[in-house]
Amino acid sequence: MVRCRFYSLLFLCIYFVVVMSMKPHPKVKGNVESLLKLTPWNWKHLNSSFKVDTPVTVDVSLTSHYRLTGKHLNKYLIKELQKQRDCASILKAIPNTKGRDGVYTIYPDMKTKKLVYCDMTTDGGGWTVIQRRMDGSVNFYRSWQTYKDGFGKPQGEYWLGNEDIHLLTSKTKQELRVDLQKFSGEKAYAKYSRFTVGSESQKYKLSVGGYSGTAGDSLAYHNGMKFSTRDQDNDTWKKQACSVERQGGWWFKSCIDAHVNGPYLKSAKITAISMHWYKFGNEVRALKRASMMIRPKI
Ligand SMILES: [Ca+2]
Repeated sequence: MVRCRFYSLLFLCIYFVVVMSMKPHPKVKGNVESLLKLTPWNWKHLNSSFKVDTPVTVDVSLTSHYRLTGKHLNKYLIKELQKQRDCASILKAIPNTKGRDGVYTIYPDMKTKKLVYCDMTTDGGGWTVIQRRMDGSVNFYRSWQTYKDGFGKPQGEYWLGNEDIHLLTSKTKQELRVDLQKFSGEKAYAKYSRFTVGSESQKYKLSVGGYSGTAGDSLAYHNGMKFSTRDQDNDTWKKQACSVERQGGWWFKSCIDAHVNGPYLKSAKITAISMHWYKFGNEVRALKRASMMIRPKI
């Protein structure tokens, strides 16, 4: 009897707390509605409801209802559910994503899901970001396996992963765009009309060319080089390992002209052990921001 009363009270108490305190979470509601803004139809939030399934384990369901109205609903939903290889495919399939930079889901091998940041604005959009540095929150001095798989967070700093970069650049011809920013605020970019990364058996060898832009061509020095990490020295410096010396994973030669995977410094210090792009100012001054992004060459 006492046991029964205890559970009844517990249930009432939990039910009260849950029902009285649970409203659509602002973040969930915001996310749903920002997705709906991309759609070509009209929508209206009808209601949100809560359901408590059992009093002891407390399974709570939160359901929100939206009413969608529009002409091309089925056609759009089919496109939305299709797997897209990269950000350019997403932009093509769903034109409303133009100008909406953010984190999207891609399938580089058309099977495995990967979250990436898509630049849907710069130079027409459709760019898949493969590298991004902005605040030093992610360590880029990593192992071969970590660079192979990728690391970091798509909404912040990350490396997409050598395997996926290889997949994306070997299927179709790609262009590369590198955006850089100094601590002074000055910006520059380097665009390459050719960018390919080989397979793991080729040590993710870099092939790059067709430079244009404002930053200067610092990748030319690295063209034809294999990728090196702290635990795998594939550079041309016989005595030592550039990756260990310069603390990052990169297509080192002997050793660098550009190294946007170098250590992130909090100020514009001049040192070769930093994230820098030599031709941008002809000095090894640490940069504030850097990103590398690719898209199929039209
Ligand atoms: Ca070496």
